[in-house]
Amino acid sequence: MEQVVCSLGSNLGVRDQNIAAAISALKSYDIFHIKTAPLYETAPVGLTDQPSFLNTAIIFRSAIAAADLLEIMLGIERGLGRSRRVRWGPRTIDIDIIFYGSERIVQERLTIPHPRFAMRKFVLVPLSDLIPGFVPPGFSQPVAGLLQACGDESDVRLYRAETD
Ligand code: A4P
Ligand code: MG
Repeated sequence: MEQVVCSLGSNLGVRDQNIAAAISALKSYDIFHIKTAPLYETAPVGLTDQPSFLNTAIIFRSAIAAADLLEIMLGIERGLGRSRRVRWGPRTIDIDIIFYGSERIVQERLTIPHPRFAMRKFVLVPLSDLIPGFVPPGFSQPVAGLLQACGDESDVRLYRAETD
């Protein structure tokens, strides 16, 4: 079993329901001890001319291989009506795998740790709620230190403590 960490975001439709539905869909697979960070309202990063996001993070344990987890996440995204049009553009739901235990994976369809997580407050803030002391593979600082060192000044504010 590995400790898996994922980031979730939504900026289309009923954002909190999209996130709750994605987490609930994930629970039908063999994943255990799931914990969810609070929901944050976050200003869009990358493509700024789009609605603000709700973001959160989850941590769970699972024996499912990383590549299979990616397929599960993509299936859940499709089930929630996500269509891929614009890179970094609006989406009903985006689920990214941030860490898979302490593994480093570079495959055509999957890079773990997620290549941009350390540059993004919308990922680091909820991660810091769950695993502030975890030192990601390839990094020398724990998640809380990466948040302090992160130059992203975009707005991230608490939306609600519970995801459902
Ligand atoms: N992929 C590779 N590695 C991973 C991984 N670790 N986890 C591949 C998940 N997927 C991974 O993703 C494209 C492909 O990435 C997948 O098919 C998978 O094979 P996508 O979700 O279709 O594309 P995307 O999300 O538009 O692009 P990208 O580059 O993943 O964008 P990011 O970096 O996820 O950024 N601002 C705020 N405030 N909140 C947000 O949540 N999100 C984005 C998207 C931009 N700005 C945002 C937010
Ligand atoms: Mg994505």
